[in-house]
Amino acid sequence: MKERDSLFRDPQQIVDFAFDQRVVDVFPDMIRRSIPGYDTIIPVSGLILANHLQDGDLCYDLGCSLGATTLAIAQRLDAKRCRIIGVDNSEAMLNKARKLLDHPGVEFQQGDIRAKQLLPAQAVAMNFTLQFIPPDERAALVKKIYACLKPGGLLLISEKIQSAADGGESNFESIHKQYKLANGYSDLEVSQKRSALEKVMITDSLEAHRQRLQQAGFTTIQLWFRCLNWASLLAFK
Ligand code: GEK
Repeated sequence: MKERDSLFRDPQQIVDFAFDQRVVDVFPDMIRRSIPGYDTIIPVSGLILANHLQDGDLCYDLGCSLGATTLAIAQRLDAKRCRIIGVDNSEAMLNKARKLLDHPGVEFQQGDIRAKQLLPAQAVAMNFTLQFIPPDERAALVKKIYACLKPGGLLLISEKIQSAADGGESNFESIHKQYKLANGYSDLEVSQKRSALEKVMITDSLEAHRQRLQQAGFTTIQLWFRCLNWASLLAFK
């Protein structure tokens, strides 16, 4: 059974958010109640990425947490035999991921995705992870992903994005807050979690994402999902 997230329920001294054991215990509940569209993005990511893979191909899931995207890809491979490597730097996350997911072709590796050497791959998933990388290190990481992809390779990247002040997006943050309240979080929980994330989760605009991907060399960039201030992009080499 999924444990309910009440980490920020009681008034507390706020420290920077970390993917530790307490977060791992409530993670599936936390992420679903916080990210609009998560239950669509993950299975459809699996479909899109599995579709892009052929027998023998390698696919990375960077910042895999408990392996939700890793599993979604594996489940859509049918008879294709591919290798899927989920990478995360949280030992607590990977300990649980390994218990939850025992699937042929799937392996989990602990490491910092900024430092990790990536093998030639046909596809890379990076769902809600780049936003936790310090902004000045993002371009280098995206370039490294581009370099590891084979010609025609695909990067699928999902992120929270900064709403544009114009174009009718100015109220997305407030609707997102209402989304969390509607999912049972209190005002205090929302504001304490926001403070904990303030220095560790920094968002970019959709335009900044597109520019970074283009500068890394990706030729075709498609927005395939958008819900309020959450988006997912496909970038093809
Ligand atoms: C999902 N993709 O379920 N190196 C490796 N991992 C990192 C790093 C880093 N430098 N920084 C953060 N992480 C998943 C959800 S969660 C998103 C991804 C969220 C890891 C961190 O340990 C965590 O597991 C993950 O990135 C981000 O679709 O919780 O909002």
